[in-house]
Amino acid sequence: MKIKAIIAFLAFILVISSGCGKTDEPVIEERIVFGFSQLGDESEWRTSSSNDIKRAAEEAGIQLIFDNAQQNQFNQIKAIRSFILNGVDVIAFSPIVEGGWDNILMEAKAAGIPVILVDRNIKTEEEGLYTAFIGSDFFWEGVQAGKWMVERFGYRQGVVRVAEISGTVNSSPAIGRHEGLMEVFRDNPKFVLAFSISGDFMRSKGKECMEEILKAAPDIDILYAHNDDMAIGAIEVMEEAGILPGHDIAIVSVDAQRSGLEALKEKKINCIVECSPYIGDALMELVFKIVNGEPFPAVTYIEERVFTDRDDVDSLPVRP
Ligand code: GYE
Repeated sequence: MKIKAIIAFLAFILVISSGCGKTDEPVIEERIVFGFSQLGDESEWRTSSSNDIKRAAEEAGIQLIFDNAQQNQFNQIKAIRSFILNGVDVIAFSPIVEGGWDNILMEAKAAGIPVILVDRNIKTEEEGLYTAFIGSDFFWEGVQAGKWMVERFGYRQGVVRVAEISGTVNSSPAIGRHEGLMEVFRDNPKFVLAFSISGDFMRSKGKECMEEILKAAPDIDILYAHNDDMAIGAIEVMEEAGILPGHDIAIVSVDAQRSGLEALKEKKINCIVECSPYIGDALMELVFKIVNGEPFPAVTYIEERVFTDRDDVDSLPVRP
């Protein structure tokens, strides 16, 4: 107490004395320094996410140190470590996979730097290794995809066969989107997951996966792609093989980025569960609250919608 009182008194003297006779000196406000580790640039969603975070930081007057880890967890850990060494005010990152973060988060904690998880979630051995999460509810997204399938194909007498092109192995969106679908299938046993393969959220790999599906499970009714990019890759392969996407094989994807919405308008994709990358403003608000010691939500889920090929085309969102 005593020491605090002395410091407060000295600070007061300093303020008073520095104020005397220097009224026209410019006041230099310290900007918040914010380190953000982006996981890569594998998809349209990711590009939108990076652009939105850069825009929002600039508009909020926050000094952003942005690092792109090029799809590599080790690079993300290196970036976070350099943010710690630079003594940034807040760290945030979009974790490529769920596991393997404990050590670096302990380093951040020891340095007293708050850490925000953006977009994807993680699993840690210990509790309390990060400060807040802001992103999507991937399990909910998987459930929405399943519900659409049941709504559209529930009338069928026989089995409904689904193939899945999932996202990056061990990433929280791939896990949640798969588990959400399985939850719906448990209550609707005529829906079977005939084939599942990872396309790493990339268009090129979506193509390769669709080639595999056509070899291993050509009689599927529905393709479920964990993002638009992989659905677009799969559509290319279907068209080359003389299959009408959205008709011969129904397609459900996630994200609702520009090319996905275009394909929905053309009825090549039948349903898209929205996943919004436009969380920059909410993220900056969180950064301000944490730095200023104001109350903040530990978990923020972004509200999302479901679009289908039966929606009025003019009601669909326009993406930058
Ligand atoms: O759906 C996909 C991206 O983590 C929510 O990652 C994100 C996912 C998104 O590559 O397109």
